[in-house]
Amino acid sequence: MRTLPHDPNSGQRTIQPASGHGVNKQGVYWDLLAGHPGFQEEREIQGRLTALAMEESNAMAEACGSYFTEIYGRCLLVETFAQGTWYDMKNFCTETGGRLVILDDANLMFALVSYIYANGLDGRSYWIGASDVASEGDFRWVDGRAVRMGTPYWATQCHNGHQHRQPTGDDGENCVNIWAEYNYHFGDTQCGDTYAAVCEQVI
Ligand SMILES: [Ca+2]
Repeated sequence: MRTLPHDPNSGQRTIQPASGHGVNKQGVYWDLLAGHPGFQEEREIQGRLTALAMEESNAMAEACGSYFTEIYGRCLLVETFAQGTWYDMKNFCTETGGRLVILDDANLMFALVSYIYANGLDGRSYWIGASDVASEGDFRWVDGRAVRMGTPYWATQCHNGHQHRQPTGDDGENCVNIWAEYNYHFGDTQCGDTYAAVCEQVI
């Protein structure tokens, strides 16, 4: 029967390095792993995943022009420097390569409002791309689609114990902003008022 070698001094089993020169244990470990087919495969997969993530990030960065920031998968510009009437800011957004934002998604609205607060851009209201200029009471986005009314988009005001749901301006207020005083919910206001704007890149 074979017996394991024993250290005559301690009586314990000892494991000797395979060769006479010093062994860097970590080096041996990595050499062993690197020689394992599974390790190589995993490294390749990790490399490919990293490359894909970078491609995706670059694609979004390229998709959003230099004025715009990616917010909830859209390219938006929260413009605070330029301010003007709804028509002024509609033209401004066109000049940047976009249009006034179409806030037709509650998640997009939430992300935009979070962005406004997180970046200290609150304290002012912003024009968005909605109006009932063409037909009183029929609010449309700048691309012609109907604006959804009510919750969660439009502001509710409490006045003398009564709730008033925007829009309330009838034919005196035909352009829509997101209203700083009402947590950036929609309100109709006079198109000639002066506000900042949120533009959206047209891709
Ligand atoms: Ca109106």
